[in-house]
Amino acid sequence: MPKTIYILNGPNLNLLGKREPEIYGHDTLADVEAQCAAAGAVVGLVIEMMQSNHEGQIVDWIHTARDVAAGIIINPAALTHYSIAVLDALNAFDGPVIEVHISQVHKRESFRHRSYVSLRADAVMAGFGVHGYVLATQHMGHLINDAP
Ligand code: CA2
Repeated sequence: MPKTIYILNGPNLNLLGKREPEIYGHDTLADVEAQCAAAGAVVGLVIEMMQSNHEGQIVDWIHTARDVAAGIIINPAALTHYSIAVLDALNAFDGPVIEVHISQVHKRESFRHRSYVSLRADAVMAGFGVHGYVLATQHMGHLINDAP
């Protein structure tokens, strides 16, 4: 029986592949969704990809995940750096959480170096481009299927 994982994306990531390709690449979020669906199928995971520009919507999806998702992959985008609400919601989720950043945030402005979400995340990816989502999906398969 395949397990569902949520892949949540925060503010402005709907513009992925449409602006700033020098930082975020040319793939759109739909491209990333297809890549993660393929990677998930290999490890018995069904992915549900969502994006919102609204903090409360992200919090609500994390709450829903408590009942329907075995794990969460999240690129909180700017919410990473200031949202205690997202951190609190993730702290109420029992399964594995992987934080993904497309860019290498530690090479960028100092305000991007702090992550509230990292206080909860079981693993953090940064600087792998959108391939980080695929790597996170593969690792999620390991955490859900193989971890003791
Ligand atoms: O590197 C990442 O994935 C980030 O989470 C992206 C966020 C940024 O605030 C974080 O510091 C690092 C920004 C997402 C905005 O996405 C866009 C994509 C294409 C064009 C414009 C914005």
